[in-house]
Amino acid sequence: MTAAAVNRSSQLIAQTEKYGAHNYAPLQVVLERGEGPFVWDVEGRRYFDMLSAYSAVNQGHSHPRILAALVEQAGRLALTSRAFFNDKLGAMLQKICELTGFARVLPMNTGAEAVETAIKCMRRWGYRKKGIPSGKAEIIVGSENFHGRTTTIVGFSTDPDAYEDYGPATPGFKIVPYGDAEALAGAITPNTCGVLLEPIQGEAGVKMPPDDYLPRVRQVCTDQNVLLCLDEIQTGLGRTGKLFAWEHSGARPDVIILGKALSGGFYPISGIATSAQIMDVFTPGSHGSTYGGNPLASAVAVAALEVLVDEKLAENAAQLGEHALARLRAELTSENICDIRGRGLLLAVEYSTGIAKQACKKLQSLGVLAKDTHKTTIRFAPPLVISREQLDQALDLIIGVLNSF
Ligand code: IF1
Repeated sequence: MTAAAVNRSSQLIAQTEKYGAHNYAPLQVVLERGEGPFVWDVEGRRYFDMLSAYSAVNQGHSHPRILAALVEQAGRLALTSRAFFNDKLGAMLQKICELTGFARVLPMNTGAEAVETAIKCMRRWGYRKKGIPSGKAEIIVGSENFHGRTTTIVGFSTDPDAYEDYGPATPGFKIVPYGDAEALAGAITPNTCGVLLEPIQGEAGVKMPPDDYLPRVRQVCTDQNVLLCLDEIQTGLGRTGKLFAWEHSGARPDVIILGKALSGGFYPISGIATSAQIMDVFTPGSHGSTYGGNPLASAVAVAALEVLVDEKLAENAAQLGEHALARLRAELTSENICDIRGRGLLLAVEYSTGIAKQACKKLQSLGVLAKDTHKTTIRFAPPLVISREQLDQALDLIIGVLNSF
């Protein structure tokens, strides 16, 4: 690395830290380009991207087909607001309905907005269809959840980093231990309108519930006339080896929340999908967004979803995920590793000691970018377009580093 190059990186970091809020502590790498499973820093060094922007870039960086849709639509019409129809929105809604099997979609932008939309939807359904007395609706969530950063959402987080000094918390949420279906059943009252869960908890460290958890939760919700809402913002769209993670358990939700890879990383696009009967609780003026469902987002989402299906990315995630998990389990020998888990290409290695950040720094120096969570766990979630050969190259580096701790 030349001195000038080192300066460029540190100058860009210094500028960002000087003018930006300090709400992140990123790895000291400045990226300027991406292609498929790779990203390059400003010194021209290539890295395997093992984070994929937290699963937003399932289709790989700068996918040419999604890029073309973005550029073409940007030159034609980007934003109309929902005061008017546009010629691209219908195709996105139809595509999401076809892939999810639901009848109606409500488009938003960020994941947190889609979660807020699901909360509003379940509450309105509770009042208008279930007959819950005004102002009394309850939603049950899991401990160690991550659903976004709005004040309402962090109000039911169990992570002090996320909620501390952002109160008062929005009332109407009950937290139960994630993975315990009996605890969830016991928390339901006549005022419960919904249950909100991640099928696999991403930020908690790729925490997978017992196999019978989601089916039992599904049964309890059906028996008690409570909506089951699954946040598939991180797990959905191929990441776990199926188009949606709920398919592994057969526990089909009443409301599904999507985001991240809905755009393949080009644009914030999110939404909820549900039945007509449930979605019809929304009436003109009762919810919306300036950018939600805009033609640029719609064109991008259609292309991003076509890429997932046409390139069989869920199937690739299933096959390569199985291969990666087998290699990690066979070749990771460090005594400090206490668990290796995951589904599809959403994988995690957990240590009994807090070395995860150090390990990520070492990986960075060898050309692999990964992110620690909760000090002990490292997530591996490459773009789903990665080839077996590329994955093996990355795993060779990862296994070498992880065994050295
Ligand atoms: C950040 C975490 C991951 C999500 C699920 C909703 C949202 C997310 C299951 C909100 C977002 C992101 C947010 C991002 C880091 C990342 C993350 F570490 F914070 F928890 F992926 F694991 N539901 N997760 O995972 O979506 O509003 O951000 O579009 O820096 O906060 P958003």
